[in-house]
Amino acid sequence: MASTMSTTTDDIDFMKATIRLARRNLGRTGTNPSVGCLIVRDGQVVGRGVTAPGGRPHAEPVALAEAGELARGATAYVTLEPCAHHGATPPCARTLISAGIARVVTAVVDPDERVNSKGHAMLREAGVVVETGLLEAEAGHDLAPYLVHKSLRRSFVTLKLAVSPDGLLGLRGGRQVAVTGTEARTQVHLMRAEHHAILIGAGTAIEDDPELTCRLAGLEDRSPQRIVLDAHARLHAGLKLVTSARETPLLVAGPVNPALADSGAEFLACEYADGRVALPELLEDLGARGVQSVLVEGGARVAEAFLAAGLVDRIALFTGAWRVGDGVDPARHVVSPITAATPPKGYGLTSTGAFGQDRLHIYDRA
Ligand code: AOF
Ligand code: ZN
Repeated sequence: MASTMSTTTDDIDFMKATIRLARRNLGRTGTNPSVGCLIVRDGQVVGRGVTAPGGRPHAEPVALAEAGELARGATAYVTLEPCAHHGATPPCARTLISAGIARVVTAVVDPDERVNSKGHAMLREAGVVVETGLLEAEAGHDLAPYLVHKSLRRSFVTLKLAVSPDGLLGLRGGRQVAVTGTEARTQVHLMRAEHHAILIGAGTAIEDDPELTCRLAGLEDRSPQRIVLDAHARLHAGLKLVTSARETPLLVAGPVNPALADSGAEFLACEYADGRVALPELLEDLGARGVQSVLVEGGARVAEAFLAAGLVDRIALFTGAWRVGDGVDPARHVVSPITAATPPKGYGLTSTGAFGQDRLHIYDRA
C-alpha cells in the first residue's frame, strides 16, 4: 500500500527511529512481532516502547506510560498497525485513543485476523488522524518472519551462506577453513540472536562439531534453539550441540536416537522424502510450535535442499576476501549454489553491508 500523502520528512525520520527501536527485541517476542512505538510531541520524543520479551506488553502502552500526560495531542509512530483485540490488556488502538493521541503514523497493516485494518478504523472513528504505509518496505523487512508465519503458517527461513571469492563454501575433509573474518562472524552471532532457531544438517554437526550459540557479549542469553536434520540418527553424545543441550535447547528432526538418551535433546517426529527429512512438513510443524523464524546455517546439501524446495525467504550471502580452493584437489571443493556474481533467481537484493574485508548481500524473495 502506498503511504498516505500527509506525511513529512520529520515523519520519515521518526519512523526510521521507530524501526530501529523495534529491532531491539527481534527474535525474543514469541509468535508476536517485535513492534516499535515512539510518541512525539512538538518535535520531541516523549515516549518509547518496544514489544516486551515474550510478546507482552505491546509497544504502545510502554511508550504511552513513559509519555504520561505529554501524550495528549501528540503523534504516535508505530511500525505495525495497533491491535484492535482484547488480549490480557485492552486493544492498543483504544489505549492510544484514551491517552489523547491526536495522530497515528504506521508502516504495516497487521494481517492478524483480529486486527487487519480494524485498529486503523477504531482510531479513525475516534477522530484520530491516521497515516498508513510509511516506510512499509523497511518495516516489513524486519516484520517479514511474523508476516510469513502468520500467512503461510510455517517458519520463515533465512539461508546464511559464507562464500569465498572462488565460489566455495569450504573444503571437504581435513580442517575447517574460515571463509570470513571476525566481524562477519560477529554479525552471524547477532543474526542468530534475532532468529527463533538455527538449523543445520547432521553431516555439518558431526564434521564441524559447532556449538551454534550466540556468543556476543551481553547477548549470551539470546541463543535460539538449535535444530539438526538427522534422518538417520547419526548424531552422537560427544558433540558440543549434544553436551550443551541442557543449557541451550537442541531439537533433533529425525527418529529417536538412543545414543542421545538423557542428553536433554528433544526429538521431532518427521515425514521423509527420499530418505531425507521432508522440509515443507518440517517447517509447518515448527511453525505450529511457534518457531517464527529459522536461520539455516549449513551445509551445502541442506542449503540446496531448502532452495530446491522453494522454502528460502531470505538469503544472507557473506563473501569472504580470500580464495580457499587454490592448490586443493577440486574433489574437495564445496561449491556454493549461489555467489554474488550468480545471484539467486526470483530474489531481489534488499541490502548490502561491509564487515571488515567481507561483504554481505541480503536477498529477499521478489
Ligand atoms: C500491537 N503492538 O507491540 C504487538 C502487536 O497474544 P496477544 O494478545 O499479545 O496478541 C498478539 C497479536 O498482537 C499479534 O498477532 C499481532 O497481531 C499483535 N501484535 N500489536 O498493537 C505490539 N506486538
Ligand atoms: Zn496491542
